[in-house]
Formats: sequence, structure tokens, C-alpha cells
Amino acid sequence: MRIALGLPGDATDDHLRYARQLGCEGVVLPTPRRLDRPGATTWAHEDLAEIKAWVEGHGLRLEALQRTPNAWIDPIRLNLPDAERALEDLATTVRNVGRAGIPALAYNWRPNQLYRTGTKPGRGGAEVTHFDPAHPKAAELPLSHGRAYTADDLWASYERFARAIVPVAEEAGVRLALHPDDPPGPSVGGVARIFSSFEGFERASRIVDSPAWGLLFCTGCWAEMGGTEYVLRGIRHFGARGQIVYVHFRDVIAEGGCFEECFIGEGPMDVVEVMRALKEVGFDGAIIDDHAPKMVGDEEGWHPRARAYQTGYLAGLLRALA
Ligand SMILES: [Mn+2]
Repeated sequence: MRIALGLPGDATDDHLRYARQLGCEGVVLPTPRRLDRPGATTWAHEDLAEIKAWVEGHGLRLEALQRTPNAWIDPIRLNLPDAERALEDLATTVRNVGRAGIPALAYNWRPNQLYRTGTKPGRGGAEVTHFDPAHPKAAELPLSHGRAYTADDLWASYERFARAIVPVAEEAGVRLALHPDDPPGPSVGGVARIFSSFEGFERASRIVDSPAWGLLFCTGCWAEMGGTEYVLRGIRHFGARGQIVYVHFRDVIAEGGCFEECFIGEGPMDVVEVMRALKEVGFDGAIIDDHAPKMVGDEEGWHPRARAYQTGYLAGLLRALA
């Protein structure tokens, strides 16, 4: 296991130096702006190879790309008329990611944005996000994609995706890492959420039998689903099968379907047991922190001060269990 740093999409040389200064061996990049080409519907091999060389030039490993642009995958997730074209483009991107030697590509199956009902003061006044399903912003959310999409709709689109893309990823040497719905629940904006439970992931794991299929295991989302025991259950099942590609280490303070985010180690999750479980199942990939609270002086959107604290906390945990 190793601690990496999740960087913003517009990461610069300074961000890579910062990761090195924190003692990280690698980084994760979400939809890197460096890969943007106006009008493009795929990531080009030469751009991917260039970004990997850039990261490695700083003495770091590029652990994963965290997601492709939503506009590329929404036609697939919602099974829109251009889904077939979008699947062909995604297959091209996956092949290019593999050719560039980038080992993992994450994705999720929620066409809606990461969804919260607001922010509030957390520990010492640090700004944290919260979610309350009874809040008018959640309870009265209009249809986000023009009509309701049922769980059956989402499963049909997911199965089509898995059958088309997982074999391509396996051949390309890329592992696909599926992140849970956040927040978990039956639906958001009329779109069903099918990766909000252990059973959802277990069902998905049986569609295509391939080492390329796996999880971006987000302890925060698993804790939202059912606390420490649920996190441990997920790790012990999927981790033992080698199906955890990499980890988001995060915690929430949850009660009655509501939750607020918090610092690692502040919330109810037994972080030592979670890290120990990852070790015990033989997980040997990257762990990054996730959704850092906004601390004093954290003007940059990805909250580098809180990330430094959390990254150091994770490194210490890892050292203690070594
Ligand atoms: Mn996450």
C-alpha cells in the first residue's frame, strides 16, 4: 500500500512538487485540463503519454485518471441515442490510456453531480459539506435529465457498458475503478442510484469476469451507506478478490440518513481497523484522501492545507501498521 495525492484537474508543476514534499510516491488526476482538446471526444495517446512523462519527471507515479468528462459518458449512462458512438469513443480512450502505460481509469454511474445540500462549520470552524435528504434542495429536486431513469434503466446501461468496455480495458492493461454513488440512496433528480449498496457492487462484479473490473473504494461513501462495519464488509469481500483498484480514504459523521463530512480521524469510522483490513486482504495499491474540509487559509479549491494534514495522517497510519 502507498499514499498518493489526489490533485486538481489544473495541476501544475507546483502541485507535483507539493505531492513530493508530502512524501507521496504518486498522484491521481481527475479529468486533467492538459488533456483538453476543443471538440475532442477522446483522449489522444500522445497527450496521455505526455502527461504521464510529466508526472514521472517529478519522481512520481501516475496512479490513475479519476474520470472522463461527463459529456463523454452521460450518453452511455443514460442510454441516449448516441450511446453506441460514445462507447466507441470511450473504447478508444481506454486503449490510449493503456498504450500510455497509465494503469487505472475511474468512473461512476451517477449522471448527477456529487450532491450535497450545503456546507456548515465543522471542527474549529473548518467548512465541511453536509447532506440532508429532507432538505428542500434534496427532497424537491427537479428532474435533472428530463425524465425519470429507473434502476432497471441504469442496470441496462451499465451492463451494456461493462460488456463493451471491460474486455477492451483488459486487453489494454487498464483497470476500471467504479466509484459509489455519492450520496447513496434510491435516486437523485429522478435518476436511480444503483451503486449505493454492497449488493449493487456484487451484482456488477458478476457481469463480466475480468481482472480489469474493480472498485474505486471510497470509505466515505461506504460509511455513508452503513458505517465502519459496512466499510469493513466491502473491503473484506472485494479486497480479498483483488477487486479494489485504489482507495479514497474519507469519513463522515452520519445520523438518520443525514451526514456531514469531517477530517480523517475525527469521525466515527475506526480508521485503524479500516487500514488494517486493507492490509489483511492484501491490497497493494494507492490510497488518497478525498474531499478535504476547508481550513483557515485554504483558498485554493482543493484545500491543500487540509489535504496535507490528511495525507500525513494516512502516512502515519500506514507506518504504524507496517
Ligand atoms: Mn470518493
